[in-house]
Amino acid sequence: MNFSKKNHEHKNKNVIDVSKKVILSVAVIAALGLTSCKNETKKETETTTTEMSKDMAMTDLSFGVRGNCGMCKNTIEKAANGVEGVASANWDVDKKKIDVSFDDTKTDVMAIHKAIAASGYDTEKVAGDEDAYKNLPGCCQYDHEMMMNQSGEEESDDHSNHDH
Ligand SMILES: [Cu+2]
Repeated sequence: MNFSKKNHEHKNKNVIDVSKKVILSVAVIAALGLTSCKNETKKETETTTTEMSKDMAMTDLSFGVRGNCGMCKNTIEKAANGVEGVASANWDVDKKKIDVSFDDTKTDVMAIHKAIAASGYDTEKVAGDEDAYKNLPGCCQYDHEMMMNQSGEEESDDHSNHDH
């Protein structure tokens, strides 16, 4: 009786040991799971932070681009936005100037000049592609002598009064 009780106790102990082990492994697995989840969350946070710092590293620049009208604006901005890394492009029809915001780890300002020039428009640094220029709608075939990158509207008013 005594012996069998002992045996029984021993069995129980074994069962307890086993369940302890099971609980322990479950805990370990859970902990691992939590850790990996944490890691994932951390990674996501890091990615977000990187993206945010990329936003912070955006370069804002303006340069002159010739053009006439709203259709020119569409073409110029589309060309600039087509460059990978360009976040925004806004061409000013009065000032003949584009404001661009881009990620300088992905592109540089010359790539934007070239893309705009390829669409047919003169920039301060790159002459517009002639074939593309010829294919522009008539109203968009701007004057190649046109002043660009004008700082104020007064200048552009002066210019239109003089009319070359
Ligand atoms: Cu136009």
